[in-house]
Amino acid sequence: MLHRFGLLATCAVAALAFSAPTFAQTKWDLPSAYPTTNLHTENLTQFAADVDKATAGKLKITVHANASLFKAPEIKRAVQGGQAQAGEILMVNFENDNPLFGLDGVPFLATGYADAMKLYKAQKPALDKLLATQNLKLLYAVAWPPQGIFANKQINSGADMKGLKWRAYSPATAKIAELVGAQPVTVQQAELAQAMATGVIDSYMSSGSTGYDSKTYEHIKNFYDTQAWLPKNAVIVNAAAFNALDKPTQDALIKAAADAETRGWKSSEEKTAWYLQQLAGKGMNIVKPAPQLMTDMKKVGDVMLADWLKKAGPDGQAVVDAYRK
Ligand code: PCA
Repeated sequence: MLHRFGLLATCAVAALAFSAPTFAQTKWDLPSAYPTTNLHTENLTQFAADVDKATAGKLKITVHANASLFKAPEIKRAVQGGQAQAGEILMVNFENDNPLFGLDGVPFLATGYADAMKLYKAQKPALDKLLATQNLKLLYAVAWPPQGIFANKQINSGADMKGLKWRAYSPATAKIAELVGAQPVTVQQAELAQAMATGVIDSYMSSGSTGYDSKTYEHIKNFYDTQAWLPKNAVIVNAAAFNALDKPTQDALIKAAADAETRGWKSSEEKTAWYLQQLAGKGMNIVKPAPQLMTDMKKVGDVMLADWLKKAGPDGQAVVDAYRK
């Protein structure tokens, strides 16, 4: 009898222990398209850990790196549709959705970190508004390091780019190919190493970060450091999923996102030189572009900005004006 009572008491204590934290735990999936050691992914992982800590485990965000859950171009729609509650997107990938997403992909509009931040601030009110119409909310955005040209061929002018087998990651990088007479093939970073290995492409524009992550030095000799633009990754959340959180959890999420944004921009800028050193250490030539190449690429940028303004209309013009003020 006594024994049986003891067992019952133990069960009751055990049941209590299991139900003691009576809060509902929310679990979110957050797909991203870049490897775990990438600067954006490391920042995201820290962000998820910060949210966990600040909410005492109430909101658990699982980061699915390397396009393992959704491929880069699918992430935005997955978050809109609620297949994932949050996600990291490369905004310029969605320029055909709305031109506003493509503004930070226009060559030579904003070329350093200070200008890229200024452009982001000019873009942000319009972005917030646009995302709200798509059942999305922006948590934070971080710039990639400045974009240069990877090529085996010696490139001293725009004319030298003719005929390159050019990897594009966005509508704008495909447009550059079109303007210089290269052959664009759209390949996201997760498939970039394979595209180089199989000879599908022999050149592309991106950051030292992606050159390093994709081991471009195993296939391509030169990096022309044009510093042409700094595209941004944005971490977005499904608005309904966000609204379903209680207020303290929402506040904790927003605070962690603000911290991630500050931390991310800092680490992106700090690592820029480090990435180029790594590429040089692996035998790549890091080249200061010839004046003719810069002149020709700036002309490409002018054409693309004019195109962009035509597509984006008065709302777009207002954003560019706010940036240039
Ligand atoms: N890396 C990404 C986008 C911009 C960048 O620097 C890529 O090449 O896919």
